[in-house]
Amino acid sequence: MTKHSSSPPPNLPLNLPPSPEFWPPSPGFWGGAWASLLVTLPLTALGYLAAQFSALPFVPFAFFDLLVRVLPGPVVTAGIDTLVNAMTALNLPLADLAKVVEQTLALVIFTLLAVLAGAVFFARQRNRRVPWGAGLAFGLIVGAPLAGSVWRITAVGGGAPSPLPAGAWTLLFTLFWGLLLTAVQRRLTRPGSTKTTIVTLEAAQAEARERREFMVYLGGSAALVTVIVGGGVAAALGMRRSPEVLDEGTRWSALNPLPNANAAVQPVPGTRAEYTNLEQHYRIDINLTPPVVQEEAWRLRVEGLVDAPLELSLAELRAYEPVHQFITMACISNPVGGSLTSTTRWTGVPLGRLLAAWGVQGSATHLRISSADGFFEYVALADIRNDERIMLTYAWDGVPLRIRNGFPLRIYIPDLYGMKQPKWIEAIEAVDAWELGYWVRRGWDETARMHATSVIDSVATDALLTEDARELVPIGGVAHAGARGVSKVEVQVDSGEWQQAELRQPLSELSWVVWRYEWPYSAGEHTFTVRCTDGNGETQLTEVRSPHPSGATGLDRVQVRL
Ligand SMILES: Nc1nc2c(c(=O)[nH]1)N[C@H]1C(S)=C(S)[C@@H](COP(=O)(O)O)O[C@H]1N2
Ligand SMILES: [Mo]
Repeated sequence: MTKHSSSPPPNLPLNLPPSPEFWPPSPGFWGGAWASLLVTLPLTALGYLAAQFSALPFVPFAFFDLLVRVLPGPVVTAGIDTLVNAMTALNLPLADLAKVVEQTLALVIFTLLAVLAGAVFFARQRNRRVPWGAGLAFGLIVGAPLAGSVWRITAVGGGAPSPLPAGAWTLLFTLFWGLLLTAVQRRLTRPGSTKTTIVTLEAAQAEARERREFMVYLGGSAALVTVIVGGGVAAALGMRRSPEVLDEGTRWSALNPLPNANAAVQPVPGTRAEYTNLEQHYRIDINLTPPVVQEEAWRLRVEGLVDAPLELSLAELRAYEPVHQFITMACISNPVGGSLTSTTRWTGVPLGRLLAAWGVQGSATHLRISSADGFFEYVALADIRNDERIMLTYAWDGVPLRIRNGFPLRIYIPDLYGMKQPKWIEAIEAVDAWELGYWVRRGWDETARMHATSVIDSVATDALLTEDARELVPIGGVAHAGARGVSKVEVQVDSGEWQQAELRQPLSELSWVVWRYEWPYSAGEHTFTVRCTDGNGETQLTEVRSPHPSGATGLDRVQVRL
């Protein structure tokens, strides 16, 4: 049989000229995204380095700080909730890591936006070489609002970077970024229209290869700069250890026993420290990097409805007879059983004692307390006059406030969550009307009174006790009810009867109480639940509520296999 076919056999040498080819297309959206990533990462690392060694702002952080302030309350609240929930679910220590996670988030958001901007830029310039002028203009379009926001945030933020150089630096940063992006785009694009210039296959292939090699080179250098600069910064910071306080001196706790040192009831091993080390004190505020206030230049401004506005230096505030109080502070975002609560010894001057000297007028009803970071709150004068415990605080544990905890001055208001208590205070204005404070405007509780809450820190199976031939498991933790005190803590094992725990004498009526309960051991899997009653006889709320808007409620519970 013979096979007839009209098409030639496959390997017949036809000797045709190579088929016409065009230059490979210039990068579009995805190429732009990739190029922008490779340009943004090393530039950001360099920016970080610059910020570490100068008073210039780190642009991604400044941008994030602005977002936190201008985004609608529900958006920010949802963000905080997600962060706290995710960290709790992942078992990450909130008090230690919250800021680091926020900073990472700030970097990710900033990088994503830069990548998006680069992608759009490339996509719009598809198949033609971007003129240098267009690159500059693009840098300007992206940079102007960014510089504006950095300018604004440093303007309200007071402290270290001054607005003008900060804004100028940001603009320079983005202009340079625009030019670098342009350089990459030009390198990856042939002059003339790539759609119509016909070239040989070899030329097109060579061009494609060269571009690939360039991208590999770019990626390598980007990674190198990012890693070396990142590593360099880490090393430099390790050596420099950014100062938390300028000249600390000796801490009170290093020289003195705690007031309840001889209390009979001892904490169960594994219970959180009754007196928090300053390094471990939780920190929550609206800043990725805290405002740095210079003591020499700082003055507390007293203004508004006073006989004459005045200014007070820190030395002048310290000259008043100091008051010391052991205080447990807590954040309203703290989940039940969470670590956003700490205890230390606060030193300051009762605000009520200052009012007369300040000549606060009879028409004034409130003080508006405002901070270096733009944070503010209102406090009723009636409360200040009735409660000597409300105080302007300048020292913790006998040494000046740490920068992150509000140096040089913060307020203390008993029974309220931290969101009502400004750090880094700059001005106090006497006013005749109450208004919503910073977080209240953003949808959080107007009063923010601390809930009674109790926590199981430890089921100490490795510290068993024996009593009358019975084995006892010590169980312990803390309980706190603002300034109302804790009158009772009870523990429930599985679904048994509530059993009363022993209470250790607290550091003060404003501090948490350490409790312990010795449970007769029985093998198996058990659930332990704790509840407390405050000094007014009110039992802790059992209803499970999330922190927003008025603080978490519900009972802390742990499951243990014994
Ligand atoms: N100026 C200023 N003060 C502030 C805040 C802030 O963001 N800015 N946050 C408040 C909140 S929400 C809490 S919980 C406490 C935390 O104080 P700490 O970080 O010293 O523990 O500070 C309060 N004071
Ligand atoms: Mo808070």
